[in-house]
Amino acid sequence: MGLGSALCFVAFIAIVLMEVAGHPGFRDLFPNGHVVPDPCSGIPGDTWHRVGHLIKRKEDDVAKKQYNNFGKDFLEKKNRVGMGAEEIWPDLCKLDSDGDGRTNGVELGDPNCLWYFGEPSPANMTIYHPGIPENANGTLTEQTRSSFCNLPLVTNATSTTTAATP
Ligand SMILES: [Ca+2]
Repeated sequence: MGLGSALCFVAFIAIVLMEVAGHPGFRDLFPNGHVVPDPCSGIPGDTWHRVGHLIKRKEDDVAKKQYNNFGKDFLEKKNRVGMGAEEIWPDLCKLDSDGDGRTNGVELGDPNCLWYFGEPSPANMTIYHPGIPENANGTLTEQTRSSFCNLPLVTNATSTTTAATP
C-alpha cells in the first residue's frame, strides 16, 4: 500500500468512526449533551444518543439525516459564517426549539445560559430532551409519542411500521 492509499485508508476509518459515534463532538457543544434522556422509553439512564436527530441511534436511522427542530436550530447556528464552536450555545440556549415551553437552556440544565464551551456541564439539574416536546413532568402525550417515538426503524424484516401516507 502506497503512502497515498494509506492516508486515504486512515481518513476513511476516521470518518467511519465519527459516523458510528454519532457526532460525539457535537454533543460537547451544548451542556449535558451526553445525558439527554430518552422520553420515549422513560427508562432512567436511557439516553438519546443523537440529540439533534429524530432517530436516537445511528444504526436505526434509515434516512440518516432526519433532524428534529433542535438539530435544525443547531445546524443553522453551526453553519453560520464565522461562528466558532464556542459561540453556538449562547444563541441556541435562548430558543425553545421543540416548542414545549422550556428553552433549550432549561432543557439542558443551564436555564440562565451561563455555561460556556469546555466547562463541565451544570450538575444536579433535571434534563429534558430539547428536540421532543415533553409535558411539564417529562412524560409525553399520545400525540407526541406517535410523532416522535414510533418512527420507522431498520429491523430484521419484521416490519410493523405503517407506510407513509401519500
Ligand atoms: Ca423538550
